Amino acid sequence: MKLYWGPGTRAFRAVWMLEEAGLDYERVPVDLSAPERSSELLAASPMGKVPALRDGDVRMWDSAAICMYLADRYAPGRLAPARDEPDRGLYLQWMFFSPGAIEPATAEKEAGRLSVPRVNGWGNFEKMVDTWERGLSGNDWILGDRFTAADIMLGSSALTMRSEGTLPGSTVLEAYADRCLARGACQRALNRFIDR
Ligand SMILES: N[C@@H](CCC(=O)N[C@@H](CS)C(=O)NCC(=O)O)C(=O)O
Repeated sequence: MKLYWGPGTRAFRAVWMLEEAGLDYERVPVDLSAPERSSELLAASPMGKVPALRDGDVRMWDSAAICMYLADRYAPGRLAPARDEPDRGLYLQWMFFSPGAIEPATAEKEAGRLSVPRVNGWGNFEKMVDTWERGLSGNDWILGDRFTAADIMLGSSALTMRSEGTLPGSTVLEAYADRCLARGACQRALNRFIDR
């Protein structure tokens, strides 16, 4: 398995996921500051972005899709509820909350643009944070006491927002970020992420 990655990117999610699943993988560093993307990267990732994953004949280039794929294929019932488990629906719901709501709402707020909450799928920043906090509702993880790939997506968003200073003064989300950091796989991913 080959993972194309760059430091300080959404590729962290894939690295964390691979570490949680205990998989062997080769890391291929990508210099995102270079003016051109290599033909090898473009073959793995048509938009020239990271993360991108090659697993045999499987080729993927989106962090949420990669996390879902790895959880279903290599850690079913552990990092992803099985298809017939009642938690599967809620899991899928939260798997897409980072790209669907957290990222656009945060980008919009940072850009200082006016929101059109009824038209935009992400509502606005305040509504997104409130929904996220209520989703955790006093639990350690988004599905309660069970850690899944959805927490890799949400937790990586919380850690990125904290490092970029965009995490609101939320004790719930700060504590969530701290719980993520306390995981061995998250720590290993952070170390591998900076150690080329
Ligand atoms: N939806 C994609 C977005 C990937 C993405 O935008 N990656 C950024 C780094 S976080 C990138 O590769 N940017 C370089 C570029 O666009 O040239 C995902 O979640 O994987």
